[in-house]
Amino acid sequence: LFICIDHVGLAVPDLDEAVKFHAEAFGWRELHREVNEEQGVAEAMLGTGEQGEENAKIQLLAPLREDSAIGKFLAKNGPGIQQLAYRVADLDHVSAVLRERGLRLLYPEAKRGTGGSRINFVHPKDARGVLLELVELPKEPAAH
Ligand code: MC0
Repeated sequence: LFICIDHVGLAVPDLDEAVKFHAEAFGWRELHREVNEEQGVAEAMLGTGEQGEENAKIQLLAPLREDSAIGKFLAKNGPGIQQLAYRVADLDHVSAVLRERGLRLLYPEAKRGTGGSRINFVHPKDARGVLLELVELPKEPAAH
């Protein structure tokens, strides 16, 4: 059903500071940065290679607003792992299969994710305490 782990998302209070930390401490490189108003986040994708390779990435997620998903997560838990993202080839198909298996998806239809990807999430209560994102990469990666 899944291709690979696309990324692990970390909630961070300060995006620039977090990018610098993960680069200096662990050697991660910034591949891409964007603001997603709908999700209420400023995000940076970090990788060990070029985007598009099979290596899993790290996604740093800083809140644009206190009442966003990341704002609430930080207030409740502090910085740390907020999500695990599985890459899928066909999000609509995978969503239908998971719904049939009784898992709740957060959105009735896919929303827009990083770089023009299509995304949805399995509710953390239905994935044993893990917020599971499903990502279908765009056919043509967005310029960045
Ligand atoms: C909440 N819970 C979590 C969790 N967030 N468990 C694991 N991981 C998380 N991240 C648990 C709570 O502890 C609580 O358990 C229960 O789920 C319900 O929590 P809540 O406090 O009522 O829920 P809210 O209001 O904080 O909402 C949680 C929810 C929300 C997952 C629905 O965060 C959401 O809509 N997330 C999807 C969007 C998102 O995360 N966007 C930011 C990344 P107890 O036991 O206390 O009841 S954007 C992104 O990722 C994009 C750009 C991309 O990759 O392309």
